[in-house]
Amino acid sequence: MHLGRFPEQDDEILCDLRSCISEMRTLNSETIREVVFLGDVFDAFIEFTGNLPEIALRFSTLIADIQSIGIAVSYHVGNHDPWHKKFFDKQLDGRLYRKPRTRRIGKRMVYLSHGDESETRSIFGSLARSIMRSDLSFTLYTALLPNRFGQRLPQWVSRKFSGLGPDPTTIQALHLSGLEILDSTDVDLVIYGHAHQSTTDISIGGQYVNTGSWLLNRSYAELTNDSIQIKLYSVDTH
Ligand SMILES: [Mn+2]
Repeated sequence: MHLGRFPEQDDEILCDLRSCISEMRTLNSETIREVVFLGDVFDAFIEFTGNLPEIALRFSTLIADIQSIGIAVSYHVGNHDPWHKKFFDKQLDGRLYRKPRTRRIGKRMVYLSHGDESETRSIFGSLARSIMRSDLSFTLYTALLPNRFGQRLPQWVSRKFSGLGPDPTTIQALHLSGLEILDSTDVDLVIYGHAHQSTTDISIGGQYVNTGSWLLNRSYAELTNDSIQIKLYSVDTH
């Protein structure tokens, strides 16, 4: 969703998500068991204890509303929103994931991750990523920088250096990583985000799916016990 990247769109992004879930509940005879966020929920998120940005509180309200109708919510962090302390971890009852996770869903072993870790990087890029995501840097950053500046710096960096349009190199790196996991492990289904372009591919080892981008075109994946479908939510369908 990259909430906060285009603040004027945030309302619609969250409102459409709410409508999408509520329409699925009306149309399907089966209940929705869980909503899984695959990262980059926020465009630039750093948690300063006791001082959450307004958009984080709005997302938190949405989570609470989804949970209140009996649907579980989980959140795998992305490269734009890895810096969490306790807030969402607590609200999600431990379902905030900082690393890829394999779990059984229905008949299949499913590997879930934002997917950015599988992008090919230079040695410098890999080093920078591990330094930036270490607990020590996070602690120092939030301890040394004043709140407002500390929250604005990553916003500025994100807007200046990170494009949202699908990048062929990223799309391909994630696709290859998905197929490699399917071929080399007992995983039956790999689901990533990050590429901002939805896709699916079936190999001997199983199926790879990229959910695409809710921000750019409201694409998402619907997973049942037997199948997975990439869908586009459209406000004009009802
Ligand atoms: Mn990303």
